[in-house]
Amino acid sequence: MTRHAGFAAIIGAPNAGKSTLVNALVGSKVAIVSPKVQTTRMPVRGVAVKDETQVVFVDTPGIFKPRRRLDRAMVTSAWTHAGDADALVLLADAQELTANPKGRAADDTHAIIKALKDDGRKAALALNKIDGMKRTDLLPLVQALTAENTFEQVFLISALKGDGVADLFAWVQGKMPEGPWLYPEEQAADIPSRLLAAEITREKIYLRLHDELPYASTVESEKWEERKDGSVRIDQTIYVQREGQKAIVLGKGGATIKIIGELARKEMEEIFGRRIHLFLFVKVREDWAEKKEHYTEMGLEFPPDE
Ligand SMILES: Nc1nc2c(ncn2[C@@H]2O[C@H](COP(=O)(O)OP(=O)(O)OP(=O)(O)O)[C@@H](O)[C@H]2O)c(=O)[nH]1
Ligand SMILES: [Mg+2]
Repeated sequence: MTRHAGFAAIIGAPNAGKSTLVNALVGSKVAIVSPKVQTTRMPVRGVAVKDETQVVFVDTPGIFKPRRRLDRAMVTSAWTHAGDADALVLLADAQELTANPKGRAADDTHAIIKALKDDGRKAALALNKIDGMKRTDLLPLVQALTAENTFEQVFLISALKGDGVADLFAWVQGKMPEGPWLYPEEQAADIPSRLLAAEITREKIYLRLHDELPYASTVESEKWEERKDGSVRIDQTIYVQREGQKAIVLGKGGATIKIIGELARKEMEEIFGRRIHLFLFVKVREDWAEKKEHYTEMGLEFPPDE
């Protein structure tokens, strides 16, 4: 049988469940997830194979009205990946859009639909988080979002529980062009281990810390040292923007960073399948979000001053 392979980009407003969906489609954790908006900062590729088709799913940062430089880079990168994809899926949070039809997520979602329409870009719409929702609440939403005729198909899914995910996969699979596979047979993710390790720690920061702190912080893996016994020593620095934020990340007597470190280490051990010795440091680097190197590392373009 002839082989097919290509890219499928998942786009949507922040917090729609894009990373959760990519993990579900790929069948392993390649992208970090949190209840907070703007968790994903860079595109992450996860690979799935069905029959003779290889699909490279691209998890993208949420699309919203950007303000900071990092926001602008994130949104640009999401649109770039949408443009390059063989299949495009717009994911929307059905719970949020039903509860707040005039809220921020609804605004962002409508703006994305308008941009797709202006571009004449065909896509599938996937309404996510239908778990716990009534069908009667979903219908008006489907009608409101499909009135513009932008979508080839509409899927009702729960990325978390798995409902509808196989149908969506089948649609994406059908869009993949004929050609050789893009990644080796067993590869599930295309993200360097050091970067994934940094992302895992960042996820724990998003889960444990609140207000502006997650947005003011970034994580870098400074050292990755293989040990003779098969374990790895990883040294990471959490950069924050102000002295006061450093104290919050550390917590009383170092309690907060200890919890973040334990959660991150456990997950790294699971994902990398080996023992990890994780050392976390916190430093103030006021302008990390203004430094070009930082963007390059994450695979983002450095946007010019506004
Ligand atoms: N109930 C429910 N929650 C979901 C579902 N999918 C995702 N979530 C939750 O929604 C939140 C956001 O999920 P993410 O996957 O991080 O969303 P995202 O679109 O990648 O968010 P950004 O990267 O910030 O743009 C998390 O708390 C998820 O657990 C779903 O199908 N049902
Ligand atoms: Mg995400």
